[in-house]
Amino acid sequence: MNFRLDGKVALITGASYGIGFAIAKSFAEAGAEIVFNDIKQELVDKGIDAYKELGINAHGYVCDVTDETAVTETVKRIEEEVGIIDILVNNAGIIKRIPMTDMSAAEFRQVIDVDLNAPFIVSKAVIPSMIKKGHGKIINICSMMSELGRETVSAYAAAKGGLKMLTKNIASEYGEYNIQCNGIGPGYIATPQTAPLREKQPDGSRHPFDSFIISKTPAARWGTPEDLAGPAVFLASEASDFVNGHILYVDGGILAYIGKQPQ
Ligand code: NAP
Ligand code: GCO
Repeated sequence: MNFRLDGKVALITGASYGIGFAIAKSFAEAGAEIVFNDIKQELVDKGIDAYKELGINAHGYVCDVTDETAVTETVKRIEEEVGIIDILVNNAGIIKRIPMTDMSAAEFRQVIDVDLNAPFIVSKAVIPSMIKKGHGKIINICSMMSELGRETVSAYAAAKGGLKMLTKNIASEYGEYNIQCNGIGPGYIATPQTAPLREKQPDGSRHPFDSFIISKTPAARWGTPEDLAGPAVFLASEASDFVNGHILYVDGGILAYIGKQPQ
């Protein structure tokens, strides 16, 4: 079975840091050529330096994944400068934690734009060359909120629920071209995106949400971006060529667990 990615070009969106960076690092360790983007040049530069510190010569591009013209042009540049994209990870994402009745339609649309419309835009840009090449892997970074709701994350849950179904539809529409499209559904992972949920209280105690997640996770810990590396390499490799339309939850068991009973 081939878990290696040698000779493959992998584009991971929004991978200057966080989950995207950890996935890109694991792909590089498996032999892939790494390409990533971010919105700001300074973050792309920081990302390139961070990859270089690990001995990874990553190719960084400034591109807003919600801008279809920019995405099309950037994918064309990547194909000319690096090569046809064999593996796409739609990782870039945002969240706005606002009670729904307080959220403006513009704020709702912004989350949908990055977390759902952008994976559509970037996938649409890379699929034609994958078809010509005769293979491709698309991995969409979904969420617990692809399955569950909670207060204040209506836009994010709607987007990630939609991303689950977009994953299944890409799998259905392009599976005959040897393109596999799957999702990874991380649990609660310690990154800048969840930092507000883990902030220590003034008295030094855990944030209530931090304690809540620990009680809802059989593994009794937050995940780390590195926990996603192995599942991502599996879904990017030939070892998963007959896995298609699947959302692989990497959540320490949250979705299987009703939660710790009161002591
Ligand atoms: P993060 O730390 O907030 O990083 C998100 C990355 O996406 C940043 O590099 C950000 O760049 C980039 N980005 C945002 N909007 C973009 C745009 N329009 N164009 C290009 N890049 C853009 O998030 P994370 O925790 O690593 O999460 C990565 C993915 O995993 C997201 O899709 C998130 O929804 C998902 N996820 C996270 C968790 C978790 O617990 N952390 C769990 C499940 C799923 P800037 O810094 O320039 O904004
Ligand atoms: C939140 C968190 C979650 C995580 C992740 C869980 O506010 O509930 O940010 O949404 O980011 O998506 O899988």
